[in-house]
Amino acid sequence: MVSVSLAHYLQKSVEPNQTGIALTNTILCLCNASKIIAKALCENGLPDNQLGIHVGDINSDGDSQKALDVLADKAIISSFTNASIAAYFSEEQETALLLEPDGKLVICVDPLDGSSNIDNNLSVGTIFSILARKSKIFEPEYIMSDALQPGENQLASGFFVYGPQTSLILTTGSGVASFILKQGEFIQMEWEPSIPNAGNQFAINMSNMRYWSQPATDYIQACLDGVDGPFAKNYNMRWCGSLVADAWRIFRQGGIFLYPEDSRENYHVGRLRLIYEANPVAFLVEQAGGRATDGNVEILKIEPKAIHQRVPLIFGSKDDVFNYESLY
Ligand code: AFP
Repeated sequence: MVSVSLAHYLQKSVEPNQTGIALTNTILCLCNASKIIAKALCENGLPDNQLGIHVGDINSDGDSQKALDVLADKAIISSFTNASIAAYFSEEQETALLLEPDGKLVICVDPLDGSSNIDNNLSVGTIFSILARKSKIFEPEYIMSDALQPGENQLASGFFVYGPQTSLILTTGSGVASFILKQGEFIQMEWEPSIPNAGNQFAINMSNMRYWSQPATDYIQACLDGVDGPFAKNYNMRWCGSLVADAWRIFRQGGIFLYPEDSRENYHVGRLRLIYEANPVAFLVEQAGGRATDGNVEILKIEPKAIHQRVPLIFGSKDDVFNYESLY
């Protein structure tokens, strides 16, 4: 099979109008940033490259920023040339970073997902969501509304995984494609991500069980009951601590990811962020035939109220997610 570059894929899958050209350029800019992040990560731990150290600032998550969080954020911002982006929203930025007054797009990014894994030699990633700019006035309070569109308005979303491979899962609204970085270029994989309707793996941080709401507790107990339980099948468990790594596995093998609401302080609506983690992943999941919910509402239907708003995130094989929702 002839290998297809990402640039060629975008030429085929994105309308060559002004917004489409901006979208293509933005995705290619993000690819350039991903190469810088991947290279830095490959050399993490050498005396002059300590990317897991805390650098003092506190991000919107209330987490202290690590060196790679800041490096990734800066690499992404610096990559935006000819991208026509009006504003950049990031886990590492308190508010909107205004870029181009005539920009056609806004972009919401988790520059480095899985920071707790930076020094563990485990997969981490970058998650992005691209929306059309609707505001007419190039002022923060107007541009902010562009980032607060429901996830179903996304033009494109994707995530890079920095692991054994540097890879990308991407949707521009007509299915999902996967790419691997090979000799400096993203090349399309043979594999077309499509999530099986039912799986036999669940991904959740079991150490939080005592804090979960009743639906989450009942759902996981049903999985643990295996063939004798209500789902009549045995389950395996995986938890990577990096959303992008768990998501990639679910695109490959099916199953369900759960970060539900719990009773810890600041976790009453879970841990993950709506506009730059849940929405981009939910767009990909729905495009791949899966389902993404907060337990009551489809993620893509939620009207965001704040740029760092958290949301319970349950996604994966649609039958498994329906089983979860039936408990609410
Ligand atoms: P960090 O980027 O702070 O490590 O958080 C990663 C993450 O947002 C997501 O990638 C993981 O699935 C989830 O948090 C892990 O959360 P726990 O550390 O509570 O298990």
